[in-house]
Amino acid sequence: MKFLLLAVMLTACAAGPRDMSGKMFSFPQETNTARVKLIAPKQDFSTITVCHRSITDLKRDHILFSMAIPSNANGFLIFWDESNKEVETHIKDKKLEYHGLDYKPNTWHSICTTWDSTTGLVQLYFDGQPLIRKFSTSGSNIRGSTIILLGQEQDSHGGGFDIKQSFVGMMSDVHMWDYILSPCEIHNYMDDLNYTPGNVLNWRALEFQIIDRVLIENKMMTCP
Ligand SMILES: [Ca+2]
Ligand SMILES: [Ca+2]
Repeated sequence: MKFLLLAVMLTACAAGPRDMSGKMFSFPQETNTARVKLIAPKQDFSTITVCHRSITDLKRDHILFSMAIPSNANGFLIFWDESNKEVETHIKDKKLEYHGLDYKPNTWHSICTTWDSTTGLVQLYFDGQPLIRKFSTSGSNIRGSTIILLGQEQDSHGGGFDIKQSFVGMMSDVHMWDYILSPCEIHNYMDDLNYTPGNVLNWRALEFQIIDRVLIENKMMTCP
């Protein structure tokens, strides 16, 4: 009987992509373990767009998106720096800072980040607003076994978590593309209109693994 249950659980885990439309991940507790590992079918990126929505009331640094490759723990990272009140992007360990953002607690925020290895430019969009384009790093791809995590910030490939950088709150609509979305498409994402879902990570067909206490819940909508 136990074996049968295990077999059923394994089958459930291997069930493949899940449609997360209208859902969110809840990270209800401050830990250095709770995380969602997102499975990407691709390991080599010359251009990237990542979008996500999140809500939190944390009054400290926290991670929003952590992608590591063997050569760079901060392969592609989106981070909130509380002491300087800045969103940071880290591309292959090169940090950029964006200030003057109205990162209110208890409010859903939509963030999209694009990076192009040819120009080295990063473009961040915060709640629909395009920010200053800045140079990060150019000339080589983000390549190698990628580990993408929500909830924990990697200081090594798949590990090195710090409880004081963990995410507590809710996250939804995580998408990743291996190309640069046009400002118009990003506008559509921000306003939750029709947009092309991610071809690397697609919230509507998401492959993931939950480790420790992370819940899948319905995103709160307006009443009918
Ligand atoms: Ca790190
Ligand atoms: Ca860290």
